[in-house]
Amino acid sequence: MRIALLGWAGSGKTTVFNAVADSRVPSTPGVLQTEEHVQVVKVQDPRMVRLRDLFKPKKFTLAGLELHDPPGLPAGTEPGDAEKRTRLLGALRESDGYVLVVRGFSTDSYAYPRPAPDPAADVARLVEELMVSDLNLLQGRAERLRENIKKRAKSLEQDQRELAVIERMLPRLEAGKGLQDLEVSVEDERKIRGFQLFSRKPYVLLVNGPAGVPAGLGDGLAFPMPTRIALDGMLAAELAAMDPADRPAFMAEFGIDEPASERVVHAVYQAAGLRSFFTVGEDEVRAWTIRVGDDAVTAASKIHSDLAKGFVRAEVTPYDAIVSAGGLKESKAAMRLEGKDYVVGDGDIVHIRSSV
Ligand SMILES: Nc1nc2c(ncn2[C@@H]2O[C@H](COP(=O)(O)OP(=O)(O)OP(=O)(O)O)[C@@H](O)[C@H]2O)c(=O)[nH]1
Ligand SMILES: [Mg+2]
Repeated sequence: MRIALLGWAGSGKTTVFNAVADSRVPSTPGVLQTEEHVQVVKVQDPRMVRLRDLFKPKKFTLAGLELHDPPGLPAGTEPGDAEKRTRLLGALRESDGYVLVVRGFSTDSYAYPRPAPDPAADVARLVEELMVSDLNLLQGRAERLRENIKKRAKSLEQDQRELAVIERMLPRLEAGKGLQDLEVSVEDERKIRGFQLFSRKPYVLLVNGPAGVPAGLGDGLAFPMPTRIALDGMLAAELAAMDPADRPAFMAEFGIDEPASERVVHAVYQAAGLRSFFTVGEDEVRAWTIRVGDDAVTAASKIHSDLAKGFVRAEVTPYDAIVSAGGLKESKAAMRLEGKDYVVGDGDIVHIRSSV
């Protein structure tokens, strides 16, 4: 899973990145960020700790989210700003989901076009930017397809199908509605996925600053963002930079009950409908990330493409059964053999039988 922080320049993305990824990327006042920062954030899970205690494996591997911290979008109205926004957004399309970071603090160390924070205005304008970006992309593609169809290119049938899908999406975007709940066939979904549309991806709305999420923030937007969190990025980054031994006292002093990494990862899991399944053994205990509704073959493909190709059956044991029985052999009675279409559950312990 690739997740990008997305927001206006100076909204505190790098500060949040440092807090969440436990990293120390400097954010130098007055110096514009040009490079993208990337780090894998481990997905902490108490169930994994239990499994490690049980199996005492040689290797222990938590799931990870790949977190990207790109330069912020310039909010200005100069033509150069618009170009830069287009370029930056283009590079961001490939993410599987986003954390929209909006500024909920004031500081003198960054020259904002508008010094006072206004999270509602920032979110609204961001969403508008993303909608327009999708609209432009689809309009451009539709135009190309119409030309091809007129010329009766070799790919005529394909082109007509693709245009039909786009023509279902365009009126929605033009009416200011996102595409998250647009229902399409599996085949069309594959086509749509290729477009990497912003308005069909999951979002966490994160207000960066000392106050909470303002009431009603994110309501009535073109695409719904039900997962909203507030994070004091500055404080959280300070905590992440500390010696682990000093953290509990700091957390107690400032009333922080969960590290930023866990809060944000949890929110991303919720917004994107992510689940974990586990593989266990003496060699390795490992967690893997899938989406709600993913089947056993998709789960197998996360482990290795060969396992998916040669898929025969999945041996599935619920986490609770293994833990209460005290091991894999001991919980044999609870193990089920499942086929390709089995929808993998959160916490399933899976072993793939494969012919390859
Ligand atoms: N008071 C306060 N200041 C913050 C907070 N988060 C960030 N800042 C300050 O805001 C300024 C910009 O923070 P960055 O984290 O660099 O923001 P950014 O979104 O990465 O900026 P760009 O990469 O240039 O878009 C810095 O001076 C930070 O110290 C916060 O939660 N509270
Ligand atoms: Mg930055």
